[in-house]
Amino acid sequence: MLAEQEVARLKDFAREIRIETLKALGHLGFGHVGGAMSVVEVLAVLYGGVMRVDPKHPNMEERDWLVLSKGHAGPALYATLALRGFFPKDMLCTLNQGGTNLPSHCDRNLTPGVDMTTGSLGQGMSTGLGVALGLRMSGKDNYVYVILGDGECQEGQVWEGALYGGNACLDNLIVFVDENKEQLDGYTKDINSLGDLKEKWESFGWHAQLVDGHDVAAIYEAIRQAKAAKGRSSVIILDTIKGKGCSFAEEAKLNHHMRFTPAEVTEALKALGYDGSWERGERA
Ligand SMILES: Cc1ncc(C[n+]2csc(CCOP(=O)(O)OP(=O)(O)O)c2C)c(N)n1
Repeated sequence: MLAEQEVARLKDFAREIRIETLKALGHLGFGHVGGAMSVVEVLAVLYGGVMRVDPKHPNMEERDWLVLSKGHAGPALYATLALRGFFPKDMLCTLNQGGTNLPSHCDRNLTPGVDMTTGSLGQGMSTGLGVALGLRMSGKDNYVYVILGDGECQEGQVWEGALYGGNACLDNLIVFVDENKEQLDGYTKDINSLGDLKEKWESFGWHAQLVDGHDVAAIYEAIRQAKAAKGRSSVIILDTIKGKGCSFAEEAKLNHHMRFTPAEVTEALKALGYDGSWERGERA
């Protein structure tokens, strides 16, 4: 179990990730706010101590890998990496602008600390599996973490990977599904229902858990249990809220990709306990 102090530290890291994500998106005035906010806690836990990474040597061979398969949540990963010191924080306000190293979707050739290029949904399942398999064949002990969206689980490629992962028993692979119950244009249950995701992954032979995806202690404990399940590929379904912690996004009916005003951003930042400068165009 995580000590109370550690839980508080991770919660605060998550709050900082939300703030920096929102400021970066605020400079742009639009973006994938909903799906970025729902993965904040898992990113805080992974980069807050679970993953073996070195911000000064982002490509070191011994590192653990993150494949953010729902690559449109890139802004949340960039905020996390900047806060961990992979690159200067003021780079965040170049998000998705001409010549930036922080494109809307993740690009491993552009951003220090980004391990895999993603954005075409489903593909991160295959690339993550491939990396985990390659590392195991090389006798390495690195872990590979993959984050999928629930809408993304409508891709056939995810289930081809699930079938292979169940058979290959890759205990250096932990897949998260961000079950925020929404996709681009509505609820997954109304568009192409996924049913019980935990049961589905279990039927493919995976060690599967379902946790509150906004509870850092629960996520940490689930990762610990996944690692203890030797000889099994693991999946952790994160029960989340799309737009979590960002007032204007949580209130909106559809928040997948939205426009927002400076006033809305300022108000959302205040609710997160930030009242410093961020104004559109200003460097943070
Ligand atoms: C192969 C592919 N098809 C369509 C898209 C367009 N697209 C981007 S995000 C998205 C919705 C994804 O939903 P989900 O995985 O639930 O993401 P979240 O709600 O967590 O943001 C779609 C259809 C894409 N990026 N890749």
